[in-house]
Amino acid sequence: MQTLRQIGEALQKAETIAVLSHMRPDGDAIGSAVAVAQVLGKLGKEVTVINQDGVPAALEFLPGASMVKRPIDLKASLQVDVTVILDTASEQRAGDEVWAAFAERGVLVNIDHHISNPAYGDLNYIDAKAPATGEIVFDLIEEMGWPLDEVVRNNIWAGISTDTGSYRYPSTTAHTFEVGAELLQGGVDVGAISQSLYESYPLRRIYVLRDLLKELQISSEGKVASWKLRREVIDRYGVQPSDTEGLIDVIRSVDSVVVAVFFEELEDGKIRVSARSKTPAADVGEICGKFGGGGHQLAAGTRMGGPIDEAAAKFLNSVEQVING
Ligand SMILES: [Mn+2]
Repeated sequence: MQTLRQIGEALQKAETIAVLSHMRPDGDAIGSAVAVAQVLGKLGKEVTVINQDGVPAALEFLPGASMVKRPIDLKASLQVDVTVILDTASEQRAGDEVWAAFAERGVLVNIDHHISNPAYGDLNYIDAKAPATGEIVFDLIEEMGWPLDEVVRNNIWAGISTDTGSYRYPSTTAHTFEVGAELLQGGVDVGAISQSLYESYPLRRIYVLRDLLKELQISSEGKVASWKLRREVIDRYGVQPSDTEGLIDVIRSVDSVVVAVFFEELEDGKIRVSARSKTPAADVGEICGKFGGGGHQLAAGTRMGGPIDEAAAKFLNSVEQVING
């Protein structure tokens, strides 16, 4: 593992840099990638930002979001001195199409806060205590004395805000608030950005929620709550991946619930599983690990084979063993 200064110096030495983050990007994946790309651009580097799925519609409002390209948007294979990968627990999570876009990826710099990250980079900075990769990016910029302009500030704010549930999750530290305070002093408009992040959903999200509520399943005396998003519902409303972001909080926020699980039938028949826990004693990162996934103790995910009812039964069985064991 390297220090932030060593990471910063490696970036400073490079002339051409690619910036990556994980598939199905959330606010932290896009925010930290755009922030890093922006600051490196200001330092005179030639920067390319790629994400397999591009920017979700819900995050297009972020300044600088248009920098993010999908692999199919590239005119030529990428050949760079350094590739920075952010918020991505495993190399595969960047997506095959992203890796196929490279002729030469140079030195791989891995910056992340997922505890399951095996430090797969040539240079690594993994801080599992940081609530968001955006917070690490802030520390890196401050350590190096790099410019913190409006684009950088807003994107780091978006990353921290989304990964901490607006500074509510237990991963939030005093330092997270210090970073937030510095971003505000620099001029982040909290009201506007929060409205764009949390109060600008398409109507179909509420239609999906209506169908999900009919699928609600409660077990272990109310400690486990789950629901299933079926293909039929996705097709009926033209659901986009980002539409369902955060819907799991509806069941997670029930007083008796310890573990909440969201099952979604993907186009290829695989089942996407998102799990949330309220206590490290029910470590959903470990449960997802058993099914080939991973993440944090309190927030994790995996993909399973279908059909959805079978996958859900298997996964919930594992959850209930932990809850009742
Ligand atoms: Mn993150």
